[in-house]
Amino acid sequence: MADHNLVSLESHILRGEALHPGSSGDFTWILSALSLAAKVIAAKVRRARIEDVLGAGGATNVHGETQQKLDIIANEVLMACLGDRPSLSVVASEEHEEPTILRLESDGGKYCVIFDPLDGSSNLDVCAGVGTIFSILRHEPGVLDPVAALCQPGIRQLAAGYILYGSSTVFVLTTGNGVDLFALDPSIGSFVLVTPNIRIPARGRTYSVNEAYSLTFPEGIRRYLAWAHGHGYSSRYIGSMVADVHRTLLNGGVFLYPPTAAHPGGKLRLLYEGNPMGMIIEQAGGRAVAIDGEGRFGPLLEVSPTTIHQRISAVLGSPQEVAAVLAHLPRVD
Ligand code: FDP
Repeated sequence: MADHNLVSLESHILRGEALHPGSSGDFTWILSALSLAAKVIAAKVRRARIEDVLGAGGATNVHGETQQKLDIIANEVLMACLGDRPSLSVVASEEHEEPTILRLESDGGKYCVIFDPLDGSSNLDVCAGVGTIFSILRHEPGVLDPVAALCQPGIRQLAAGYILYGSSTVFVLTTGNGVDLFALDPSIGSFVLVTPNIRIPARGRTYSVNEAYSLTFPEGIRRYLAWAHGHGYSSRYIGSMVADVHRTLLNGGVFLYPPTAAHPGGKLRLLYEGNPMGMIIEQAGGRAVAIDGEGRFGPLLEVSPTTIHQRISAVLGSPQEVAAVLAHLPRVD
């Protein structure tokens, strides 16, 4: 591709499909639904204050959190865009307790989509960046239970991505062959490729964690923070995972959500947040690990989920920065 070529998200996906002769195009069709949903949600986020859809919607989601009005709208938009894609079998939203079965395998259902419609929504009212996160899995043939179809380790993801509704709207996508970044050009209504094959810097002296909880972090994490304080590190934390991970991806550094007193098993949702973000970071040359309160750790993408709303503690980012965190955890033999 010549540098001056204009490549939209859709044409990029079609080009990828053309590399696989015999491809049915089903997968491309799902990604185009996500692109459409992203444009609709971006427009809603931009007009949120004008349309008065900020603030709590009243209901609580399955995690006991108050749903913001825009969370509910974003969820509906995604369901509406994905609902008619003929190859989709099951979709799971962070906002719904149970997965939605769209069609059976015998009726052509081949793929599952998992999404967090509006992550970081506590930032909505203050105009800070929020995002949509998604993960696409193959529906393994013969698996009838929708929860079993979704509970696959992150290494089995076919694609993952996020859309950050920030000062501009960006769509970051991996289909298992590197990570590409598209920006929404509002004047033409298209996501255009701006950075193909993003590589995360190997280092970056920035850590991103909610340090207010540090008294209840595992000792190893507290030791790491004390080490970082003495080694010229900066702290950056928006409290919106998409925005914090996006910065980490582009500038390097490390993002952590360790076990805390409030969330001893971790706060991040494995299927909705951990796995897709972990795949993106690893596809960009970074590292994603799951940790526990005792200092045990292992590859995040190899964790086998047992429930769809399972939570996890994770560390992800530049390979050398993740290694620096792990070096402070106690040895567990
Ligand atoms: P939110 O609750 O606003 O949706 O896991 C969800 C999440 O945001 C992440 O996006 C964010 O990184 C984290 O929670 C923030 O949690 P704390 O407020 O506990 O730091």
